[in-house]
Amino acid sequence: MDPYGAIQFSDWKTYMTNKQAKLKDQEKILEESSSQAVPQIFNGLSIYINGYTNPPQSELRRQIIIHGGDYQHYLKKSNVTHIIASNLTQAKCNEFRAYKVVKPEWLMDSIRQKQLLPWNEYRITGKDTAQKELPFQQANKQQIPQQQQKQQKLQEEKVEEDMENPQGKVLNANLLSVPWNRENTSVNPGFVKKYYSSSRLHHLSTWKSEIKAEIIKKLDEKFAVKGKGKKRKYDGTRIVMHVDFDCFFASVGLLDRPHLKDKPVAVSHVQQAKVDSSSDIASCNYIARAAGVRNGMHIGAAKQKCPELQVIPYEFDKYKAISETFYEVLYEFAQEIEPVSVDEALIEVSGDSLMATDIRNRIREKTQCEVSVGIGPNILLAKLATKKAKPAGQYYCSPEQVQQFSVSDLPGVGRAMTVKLENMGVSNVADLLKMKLPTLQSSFGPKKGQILYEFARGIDERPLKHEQERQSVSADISWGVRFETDEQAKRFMEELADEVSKRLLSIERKGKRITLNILRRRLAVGEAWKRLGHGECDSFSKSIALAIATDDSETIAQHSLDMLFSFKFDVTDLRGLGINITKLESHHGNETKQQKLSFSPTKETSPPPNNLPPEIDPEVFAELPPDVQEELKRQYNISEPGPLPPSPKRAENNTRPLSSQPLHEQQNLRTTSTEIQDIAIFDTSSSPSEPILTQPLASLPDIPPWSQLDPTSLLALPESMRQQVLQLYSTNPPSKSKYNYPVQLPPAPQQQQRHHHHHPDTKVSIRGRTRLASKRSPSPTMKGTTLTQMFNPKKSPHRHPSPEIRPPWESSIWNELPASMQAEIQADHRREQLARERNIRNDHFREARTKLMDNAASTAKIIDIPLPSQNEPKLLGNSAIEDVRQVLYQWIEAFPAGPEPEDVDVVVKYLLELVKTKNLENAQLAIMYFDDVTKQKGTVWRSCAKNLKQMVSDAVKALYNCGLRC
Ligand code: DCP
Ligand code: CA
Ligand code: CA
Repeated sequence: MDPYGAIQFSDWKTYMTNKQAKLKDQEKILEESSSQAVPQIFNGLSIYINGYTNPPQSELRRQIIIHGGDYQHYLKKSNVTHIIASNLTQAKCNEFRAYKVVKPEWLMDSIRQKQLLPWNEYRITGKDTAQKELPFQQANKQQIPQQQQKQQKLQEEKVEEDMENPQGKVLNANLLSVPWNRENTSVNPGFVKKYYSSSRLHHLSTWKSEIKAEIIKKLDEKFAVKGKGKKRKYDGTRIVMHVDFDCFFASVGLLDRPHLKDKPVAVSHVQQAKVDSSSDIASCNYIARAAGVRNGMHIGAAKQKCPELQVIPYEFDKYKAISETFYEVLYEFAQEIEPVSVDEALIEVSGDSLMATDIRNRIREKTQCEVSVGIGPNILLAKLATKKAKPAGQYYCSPEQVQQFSVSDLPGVGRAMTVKLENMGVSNVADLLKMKLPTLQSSFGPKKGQILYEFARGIDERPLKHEQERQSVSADISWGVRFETDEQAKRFMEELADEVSKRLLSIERKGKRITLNILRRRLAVGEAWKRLGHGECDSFSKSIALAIATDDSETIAQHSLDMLFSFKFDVTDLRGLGINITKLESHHGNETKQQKLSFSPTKETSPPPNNLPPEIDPEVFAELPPDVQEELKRQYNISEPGPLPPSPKRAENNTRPLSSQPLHEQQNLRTTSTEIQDIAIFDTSSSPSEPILTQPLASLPDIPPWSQLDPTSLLALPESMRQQVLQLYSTNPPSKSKYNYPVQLPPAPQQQQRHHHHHPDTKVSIRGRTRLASKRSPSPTMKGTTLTQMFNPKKSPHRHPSPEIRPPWESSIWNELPASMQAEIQADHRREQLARERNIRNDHFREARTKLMDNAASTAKIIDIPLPSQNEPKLLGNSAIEDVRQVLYQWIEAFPAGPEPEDVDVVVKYLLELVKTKNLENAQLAIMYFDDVTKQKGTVWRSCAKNLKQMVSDAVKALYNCGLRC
């Protein structure tokens, strides 16, 4: 039987058999890859893993297979010799009474000692499970004295609590007991260097700022006469070319592997791909694409489409070398050049479009790789033309042809914007052409609206941008960060500081401000589902202003460490660390340009394009394919507000599943969005939504004297910005001030973070926001203090709420305001304060609300949702229906072939819980959504939806004697 063949409607048996056959195939690959050097200690064993385990199931499975064991996906009585479990419910205990039920430590210890240890020393006994004894040893329940039963219950609760609040130390010990993990985490000296040499996302996202700095600088010098400073006049005869390598990583990889030239080939982490079919494909050749394989797809899914796919490794040095040659050729032809990414650039030429042939020939000659060239009278049309030119071709796109494209092809139009346009009835550029300018502007803001209007007509007057001044330099790592000791954290920070220092030196800059970014694992959550990932985290940051700019590694390390340890976090809970240097100066001491805050009350600040970590160049980010953007967002914990859970319609566009991990392992599903891409291209400086004050006031131009400031303009500012302005005046007192109130920044509406951390003598800023600083350089006594130490704040307002609400700025300023304004500001402030306190009371509520509010901001709808009760049923920790939908959506997307039975169990359990707790509305909404999303999803998902619906409906009938309306 062909396990990959199509299955008939509702043929569950065939489905299961096929599924198992596929899984077995995957295991064969794993087995074959396991080297002979690995002792085959589990030979002859057939092991089934039950429920949540630590280390996670995927890791145990890997270990079982590479050590010769047979891993059983389903519990089949005749086959299984052992069951691995960390914890068992009463029901499971009964079910498993005939099996050898063993703790995961049995496997891990055996591996360590390279021999199979006696299983019965690891059998699950009373204290490991949710009940005191295994059922076959248990006496008749009625005979157990009441006292004992009570104790048993307490113990059960404790076990549950431990499962709910896993300790960092325990999690790390488990994880690090696996040798591969030890080698690939921050406990290993030299990890930072290793990380940066192998991280593809790092290379892609920092390419423009890091590699470009070298290549472009060198070429600028070499071609000094031709390129530099030359400003061309646009006289209507522009020829812009968009030059992009065909399947770049794959083509480069094939240079030394000519025997694979005619085979389907993909680039991925080869070693990892053998054991983890969720490993990503970075690039695949066009032969693989013909079989349906795409960049960004998981290896597992790709192999299903194309079983003979050859996987080759990354070779970053080669990409860099080829990229350098590529730019060198382009410099020979170009009048203007705008580097876009490692394999792509825009050039403006003075010849005609025939020059594209010469360029392609020359690049082929020098690199043996093919590029395609899109040509047009502007950037827009050149970029669109590339889509038609690929592979190995060239194409000229005239303004009229723009109508042949769909709106999502337009540069800068991301998924969120596409959906919004679709809802307006616009799916291709021809539809867009019919839209009136005011309509577009009212929906997308004046600037974005205008650009869309022009794009629809093929108009794009943007000049090519040669280079932009660097604002910051940083290094962030949020993969593989696991510590056992303070010493390891210290060494890691030193390595990170070293990296930052090297980057500063390479661009000949020093910085005056050091910011430390921290990701700490969310304490109630277990191990991350993505191997060595950061999982669900809260972010914290702190910064320090230096009197003298530095690029010195030791200085950076020392300050960063001081800041890190001032948080007093347990190092075992750390999951990500980053050092960011801003306020850059060139070696000659002149400050680089900083963005400025306009003082006009109606004009908003010009925020940085988005809230990406500074090391990621926003423009490069915008150019990355959406799947890479999403991966980056997950990796860097950019949990910027996303759109509503995608509708089934959108699901069609999203070709890449979030993950192929079983649902029950996905502990950190997060909202992702490509809105950021829209923002990066379309400057949002005049977007109609509330401005985000992300610039530190330290970079303000000299502010007007207090007396000249129109006080009514203060009222026009949003509360968060108003407070900062007032505080700024407080730090530049116009008259002698008597009081120093602590600075209290209210959480911005965009806030991502769930916990505020309050250290007794410092203030902590939220990622993506910055805090106050004085424009003046710190006085000698202030040298080396963190900025807010200057304010000497009192105790945390959250733990000790003051009975009366005081304004957080100086009274001298306060007193000069008219009474009516004071009252209004007070009222605003009080509202903020109350909102803040309410939010802190319920983390979950805040998260759901923030999501909704953010969405509301874009759709101009305000939705208020009630505070969820403590015991609301949860699906993977989510109870708000929006979040539940998101989880369902991601689950369905992740398993195109159909669900894993254990995941169906999780969902069933959740739905029945909803029914039991009378939450019929959510049950109904979830079922309806599920039904809707699975409509396009093939028979397996369809019948799963049907079954779920039936089952919920039956449950409702049984309990409430009425049916479910859906
Ligand atoms: N890349 C990646 N992961 C992705 C997409 C791209 O690592 N999901 C890397 C590998 C690509 C390189 O970036 O080779 C360039 O990206 P492109 O989007 O230009 O893709 P390709 O060059 O591979 O293919 P195309 O021929 O479509 O340009
Ligand atoms: Ca390319
Ligand atoms: Ca590209």
